[in-house]
Amino acid sequence: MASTLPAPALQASRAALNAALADQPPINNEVDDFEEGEIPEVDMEEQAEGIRTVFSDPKNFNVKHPLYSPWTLWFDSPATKGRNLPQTPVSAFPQTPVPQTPSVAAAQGWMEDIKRVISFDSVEEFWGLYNNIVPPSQLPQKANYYLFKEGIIPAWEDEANKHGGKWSIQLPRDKNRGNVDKMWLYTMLAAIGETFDPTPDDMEGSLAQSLITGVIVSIRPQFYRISIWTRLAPSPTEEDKLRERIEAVGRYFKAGVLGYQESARLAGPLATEVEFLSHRDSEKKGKAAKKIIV
Ligand code: MGP
Repeated sequence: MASTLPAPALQASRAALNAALADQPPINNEVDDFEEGEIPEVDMEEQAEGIRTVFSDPKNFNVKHPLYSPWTLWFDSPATKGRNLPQTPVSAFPQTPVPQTPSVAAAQGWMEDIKRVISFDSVEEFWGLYNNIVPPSQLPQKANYYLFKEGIIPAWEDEANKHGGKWSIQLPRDKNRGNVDKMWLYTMLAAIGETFDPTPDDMEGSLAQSLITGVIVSIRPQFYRISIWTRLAPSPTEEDKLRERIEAVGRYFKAGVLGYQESARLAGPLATEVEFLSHRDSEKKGKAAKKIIV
C-alpha cells in the first residue's frame, strides 16, 4: 500500500522502524543446536515469511518494533481540571521525598491538572494509541497533548527542561482545522523517530544526546500551537554549535514537518513565525524576550 505520509514524515517513521528492526531478535533462531562459536546460517526467506508486522496484519502481528526511547503521553483539558484521576502526574516526580523548593512547588501546581495517559516504547503501541485518541481538531478549547520522553515531565522545572526552550508556531484555528491533525501526527513521528535532532557522533557531554525532550499541541479559542521542547537553549549572542543545532531543529520543523517553504513568512493575525524562546524567557512573560525565528 502506498504511504500517504509526506517524505519527511515517512522518513521519520522509517527511521523508527529501521532502528527497531536492527534490534529485532531473529524469529525461529534455533541456536541451541549449534556449537559454541559456530555461526548459525539464517534462512532469511523463512524468517521473512514468519514476520507479521502491524502494517500487514493489524490484529495478529507478531513483531514489535522498539523505538529509540520510551515516550509518555500527557493530557489536560478543562474537563481534567481538579479531577483526581488515578494516574496523577505528581507520581512522575522521583519516588524519594522531594524537597519543597519553590520550583518543585511551582511544578507540582502546574502539573496538578495534567494527566498521564500512557507510556509506550514501540511503533505498534504508538499507532495503537494514535488510533484510539481524539485528534487535536476534536479537542475542546484549552486542551493540550504533551508527548514527552519517559521520565521527563512537561514542565519547565524538570531537570531535563530547565535549561531549555521551545520552538513553537501558532496557527489560526479557523483556517487550520483541516491541517492540525496531520501537523501534530508528523510532529509526533519526527519526535519518536528522532529526526528533529539526529545525535551527532562528534559531540560530548550534554550535546551527545538528543536535544528534544517533548512535543506539545495546544488548542486555544482562536488558534492552535505546536511546540518542540529542547533540553538546552542557545545563548542569544553566541553563534556556536548549540545554536546551529537548535536552528536546524527549527528549520526541520518548519519545512520538513509542517511543510512550509523555508523562506515563507508566516506571521499574521493570530499566526506566528516558527520561533524559539528559552523557558527562562517564557517565565518572564512579556519582558523583552530574545526570540530566534526561522
Ligand atoms: P501555556 O498554557 O503554555 O500558555 O502557559 P498559553 O497557551 O499562552 O496560556 P493559556 O493561559 O491560554 O493556557 C500558561 C501559563 O501556565 C504560563 O503563563 C505559566 O503561568 C503556566 N505554565 C506554563 N508552563 C509550560 C509551565 C511550566 O512548565 N511550569 C509552571 N510552573 N508553570 C507553567
